[in-house]
Amino acid sequence: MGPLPAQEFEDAIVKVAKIIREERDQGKLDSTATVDNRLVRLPMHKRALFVGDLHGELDSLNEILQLTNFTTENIGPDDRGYIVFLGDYVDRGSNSVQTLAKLLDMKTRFRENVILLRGNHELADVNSRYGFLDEVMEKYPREGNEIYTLCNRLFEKLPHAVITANGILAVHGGLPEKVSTLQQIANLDENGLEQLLWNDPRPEIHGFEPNYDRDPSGLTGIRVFGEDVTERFLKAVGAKVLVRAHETLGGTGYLALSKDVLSIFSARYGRREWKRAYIDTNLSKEVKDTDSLVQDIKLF
Ligand SMILES: [Mn+2]
Repeated sequence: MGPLPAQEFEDAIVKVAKIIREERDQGKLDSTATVDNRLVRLPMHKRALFVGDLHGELDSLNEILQLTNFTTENIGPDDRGYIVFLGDYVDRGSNSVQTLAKLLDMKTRFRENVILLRGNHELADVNSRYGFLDEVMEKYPREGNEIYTLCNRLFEKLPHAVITANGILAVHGGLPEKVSTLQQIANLDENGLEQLLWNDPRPEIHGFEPNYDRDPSGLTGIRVFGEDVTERFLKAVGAKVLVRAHETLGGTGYLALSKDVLSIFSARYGRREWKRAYIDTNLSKEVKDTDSLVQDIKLF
């Protein structure tokens, strides 16, 4: 599939930005899922899929859609359930433009079912450097600047997190410092957002430490956080498991780091031997710990 004509792509970006703004203004995604600024709350019941980083891999996205029948036309909205994308749609892979276009098309067709969380690559200072800007300019030599600007304006509107009634908290990266309520997750300041999009869980440490793997200088706000941080936060908000993406996991697709942190990754960086993963669960299920969700991991 080649890239959409520029005008169609621009229209799709603007349309989805409008849908996301409406969802926030109306405070709801559908009759049972609510939207509190940048936090989406999902109810009990219904199927829910969680998808990790895609990084411009249209093939990985299409395989997930095929395996899950998510975009099959003749299923009702309740059976379709929710699909929660954990961010990092663009950069690295060679089809960021088409991957994003496909996600926008899905959000337009199934707006009550599709949730697009923000990843750290949905930040302009990242996607200007890791491939997306170059790809947009190559595929749209005339309209590229405008399209790129529209994309980042859309990215700024994306929600930060999903919390489900059965105790799953889903974000791209991890927990930020100085945050102890869902209300704060819904309304993060710049530093809080940076940490939510970039931080990594390291169950063996205590509290927060500089994230030297991602930031050797130690000068940015990016952190690693310990099991005590996760335990305290999940308990405070009544959740059981943090589901997040953001790390390649050495090509294993998923990793349960502890009893309450589960990482998934859905891209393969062109390496055929890498496993990719998504979660196909049901929100009526009791979630006690990561084992409850590892059962619902699908590797592909
Ligand atoms: Mn990431």
